[in-house]
Amino acid sequence: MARYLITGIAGFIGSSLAHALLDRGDEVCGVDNLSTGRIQNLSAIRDHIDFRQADLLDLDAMHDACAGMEFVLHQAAIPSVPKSVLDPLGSNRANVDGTLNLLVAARDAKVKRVVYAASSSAYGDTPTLPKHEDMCPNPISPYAVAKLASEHYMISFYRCYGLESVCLRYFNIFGPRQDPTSPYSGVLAKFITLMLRGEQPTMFGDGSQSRDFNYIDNAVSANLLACAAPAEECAGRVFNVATGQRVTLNQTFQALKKLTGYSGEAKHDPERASDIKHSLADISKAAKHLQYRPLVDFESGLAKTVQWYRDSQ
Ligand code: UD2
Repeated sequence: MARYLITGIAGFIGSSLAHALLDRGDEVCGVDNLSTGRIQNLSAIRDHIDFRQADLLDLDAMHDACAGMEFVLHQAAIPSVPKSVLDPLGSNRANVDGTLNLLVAARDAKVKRVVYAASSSAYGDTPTLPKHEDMCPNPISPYAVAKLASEHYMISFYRCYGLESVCLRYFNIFGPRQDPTSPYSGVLAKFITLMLRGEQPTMFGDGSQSRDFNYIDNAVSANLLACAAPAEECAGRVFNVATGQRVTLNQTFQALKKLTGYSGEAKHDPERASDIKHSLADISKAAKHLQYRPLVDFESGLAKTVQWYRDSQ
């Protein structure tokens, strides 16, 4: 049994990590400022975790939260490309200043390891596919810049202070509990909930853009592996967390029509500013050093996700 702090515990990924850790018998503490996280994501486990409503920018609260922790799973963020284009200062405060505060607190508390939710957006719109970790990052949106800057802070804290840090570059994670209600929500959460209600989703662009959509269980597994791996395999390093397969938005929409029973067509709006055209990961580095393997493929993950939203309507 180990002690874990999850930042952003009330979010989609943070709450999924909390459920998985409690299932294994680990001790879970969590912080969330509830800016994008939802307390109902914790309703089934609220009595089994030490939850603190706190902001990453509150250094005292971070010191308190990190005290006695072995692992920190840092998921808290304002996770949106378009939102960061509208509010780059807010994105930087939450995604960079917040991370730096947390790292200072984790270092002071002598936490063993911090695993960080990095983003595939760091690669930018490079034409080379698949994207591998040795490629030169080329972030476009303020969100991508912020996520990449925090990767560098993670690595810096390993080099300067010996705080073991592992950066997991998530490629478009989806699954149960992803919030569909914000204009900045991930595309699958939005499309599924709209289509189940018989409402028309909006595609930005012609739908030919592609993504390496990765089901939440795979991201949870990557975090657990990143905590268990020997330091010489992972500390101070960056790993893609994805499936190694990509689908276009048009293909995804057709698959969702079958799963949801929606028979209409999508509305088309202009492409989003700072949008990436194609995204596909090389996952061989995580396979080699973390023993990471996708446990759930895209089609099965999509079916499970549709079922979850159907059941929770
Ligand atoms: C980026 C990152 C992802 C993660 C995420 C956090 C890339 C390739 N991916 O996801 O790893 O960090 O940010 O937010 O950088 N779309 C529509 N209609 C909608 C909503 C979205 O057509 O209603 C399109 C959107 O223009 C994009 C695709 O769907 O082409 C995926 O958009 P998203 O917001 O779900 O995720 P994305 O790729 O910006």
